[in-house]
Amino acid sequence: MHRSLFTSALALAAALSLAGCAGAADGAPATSAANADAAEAAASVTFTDGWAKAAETGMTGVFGSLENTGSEDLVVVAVETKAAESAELHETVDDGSGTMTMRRKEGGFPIAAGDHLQLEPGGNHIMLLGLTAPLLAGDEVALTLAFEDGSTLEVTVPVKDYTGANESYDGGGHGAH
Ligand SMILES: [Cu+2]
Repeated sequence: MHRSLFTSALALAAALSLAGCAGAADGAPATSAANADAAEAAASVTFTDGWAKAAETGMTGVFGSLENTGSEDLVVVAVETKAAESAELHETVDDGSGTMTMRRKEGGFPIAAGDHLQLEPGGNHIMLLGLTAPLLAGDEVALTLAFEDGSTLEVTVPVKDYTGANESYDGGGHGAH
């Protein structure tokens, strides 16, 4: 039942997408149609006030506000960046003993139509693991957000010094600060 609802939603999204293309295709090269389809979820998302926490090595966090300005719910399912060996979508939870622990967010970050998701220290965030070079205040980090429908959004955020959140990590502690 759930799957068929989901499939229906996808079919509806595809139909809306086609309708949108028909209107936007006037005067545009024919090859842009495929790109327009692929950009469906990403085209509805704005990422504002983004920043990454300065770090010399190891791991760090990326924060900001993601807004879904579209009429369809969407899910951020992955992040890629050349700044780190890997990037994960993290949530921060109370592990039951009063210690805040961050871990991978199963299924990614859902953002309902018209809603927004705040990424902040001590809450949901993008985790960069295995920095390929020091991230110093004033640097910039380019990230690619991937959505459930396969579309992607390129964002660039500045690096800032920050001390405040000290969550431990399931996969091994912070400890560097
Ligand atoms: Cu994290």
